[in-house]
Formats: sequence, C-alpha cells, structure tokens
Amino acid sequence: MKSLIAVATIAVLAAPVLAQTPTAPPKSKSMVEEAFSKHDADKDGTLSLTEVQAVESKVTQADFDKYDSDKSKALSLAEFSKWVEATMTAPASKPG
Ligand SMILES: [Ca+2]
Repeated sequence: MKSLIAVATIAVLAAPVLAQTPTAPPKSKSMVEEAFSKHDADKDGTLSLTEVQAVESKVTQADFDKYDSDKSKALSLAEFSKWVEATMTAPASKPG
C-alpha cells in the first residue's frame, strides 16, 4: 500500500510539471545571427570587410561587394544572411 501512495504522490507532484508542457523554445538565435555577431567584432550591428576577413580570410572585396547590396561598405544582418544562405547552398569546397 505504501508504494501505491508513493506513486500517487509522485503523480500529484509531477502533474503540474507535465501540465505546463514547455512550448518549443523559440529558436534561440538563428544560426545566421550567431554567425553575424561572431563576425561583428566591434558590435556596431554591421560587418565591415575587415571584420568578415578576420573570421574568413579568403573573403575578397569582390565577395563582399556582391552582398553589400546598398553599397554601404558594411553588411547588415539581412545582407549577411543572404551571403550565408548562398554559402550554405553552394557546393562544398574542395578539400585541401
Ligand atoms: Ca561591425
């Protein structure tokens, strides 16, 4: 009998926890945002070519300009996310 009570107690204690099924946590920061803040060394909310190159040294001015659609010499999150998308969908770079 004791064990039955124990089970009942556990069930009661557990109920509120189970009741509040946590809604799926909002995708914390998106991957793009995370990458963006990683690149944004001075945290001004935009990426300069220097900042991008600090992380990805093979990035050229031409690459940068391609995605700097408003020619502000800085990438906004929107511009950067386009770049990331393009990078993601590009074929894997050759090894070596
Ligand atoms: Ca910056």
